[in-house]
Amino acid sequence: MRIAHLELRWVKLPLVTPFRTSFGTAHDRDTFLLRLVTDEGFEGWAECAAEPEPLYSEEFLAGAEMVLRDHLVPRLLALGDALSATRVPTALAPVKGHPMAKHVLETAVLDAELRAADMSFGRYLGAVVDRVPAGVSVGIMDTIDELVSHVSDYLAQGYRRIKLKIEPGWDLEPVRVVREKFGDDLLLQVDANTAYTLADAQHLARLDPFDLLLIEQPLAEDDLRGHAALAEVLRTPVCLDESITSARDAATAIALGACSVINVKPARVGGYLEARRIHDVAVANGVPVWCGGMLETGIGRAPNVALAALPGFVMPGDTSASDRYFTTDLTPPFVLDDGHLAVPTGPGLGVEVLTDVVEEMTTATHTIPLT
Ligand code: OSB
Ligand code: MG
Repeated sequence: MRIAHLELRWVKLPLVTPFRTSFGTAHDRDTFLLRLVTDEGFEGWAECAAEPEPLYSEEFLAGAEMVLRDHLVPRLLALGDALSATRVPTALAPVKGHPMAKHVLETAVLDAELRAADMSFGRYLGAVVDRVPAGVSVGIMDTIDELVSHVSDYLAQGYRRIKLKIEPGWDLEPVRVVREKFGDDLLLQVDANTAYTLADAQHLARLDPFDLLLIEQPLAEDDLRGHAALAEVLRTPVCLDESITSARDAATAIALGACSVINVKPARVGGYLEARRIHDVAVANGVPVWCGGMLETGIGRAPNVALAALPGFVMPGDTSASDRYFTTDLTPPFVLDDGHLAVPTGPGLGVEVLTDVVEEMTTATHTIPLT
């Protein structure tokens, strides 16, 4: 297989509710899609998970476009007819970092390859179930009342697990109120996106009585030792997101006692092949994993839902229904059925890309030169 055409589609979709985290507020899903066409006429689509600003991680959209065009795509083109998804990581390995840029390219190649082979992502990755329980990530709100009303809505829709974004000043109280209001059976967890330091250990220990499933990424992403020390103090299990960018990181973090749960986000780790390796490392160590998200459209969510169907994904993920994010999605909407999302079964991503909606949401199209 060989790349015959490659283009970046910049898209902007308004979010139904602004999404506030400890690092910023998003009003739109602002990103680019990669559309690849092979010499045999198969299409591959993928969505870049990076954000406009380097606040979640050091990657950002404009940088991802540049590294793709100038450093990653030329290395794939050098493979010529030998291009296949499993060769992508090695071909791109000389370029340090940039997992989200690598992820979007590898995913587009894998989508085209799977469409040509008439195989779904789920089948390829090793899905063992045909539906996955859906959780929802709830942003920081202006008031506790507003938070309670959102959580109440999500639970009425059937979400199986609630994740509250926290930061200093928005932690104990929202957790206490949500736990008291919705009861002990609610699966509840929190995500700090690196907003604390080890000096906050005693403060974070005050979350222990609320029986959270986990606390996600309380400390800086490069602070594995701090997370290990914190895990000694907390009864709440520590889960890592930002810190884990490879299967090696996962093995290291587990060995150090820095986490007892892992949020697997394919984009953060460079793609689905590495994401599956993290799953395998975690399963081998008895560590539960769940699938994270980056407010993806259906194009990015479809393969995440497929990944979440692997056997080690034993906790509900941040794979929510389309209407949690957008009024109109770029694929037929993902909908909750009894609190679950169906694993797509069609070839590749397994869902149709609604090209007229993509067209409508496109703000710019950049063709990547192939010479
Ligand atoms: O830390 O998991 C995170 C969104 C953007 C950046 C980081 C994170 C998130 C989410 C949203 O929590 C998850 C989703 O619903 O896609
Ligand atoms: Mg997170």
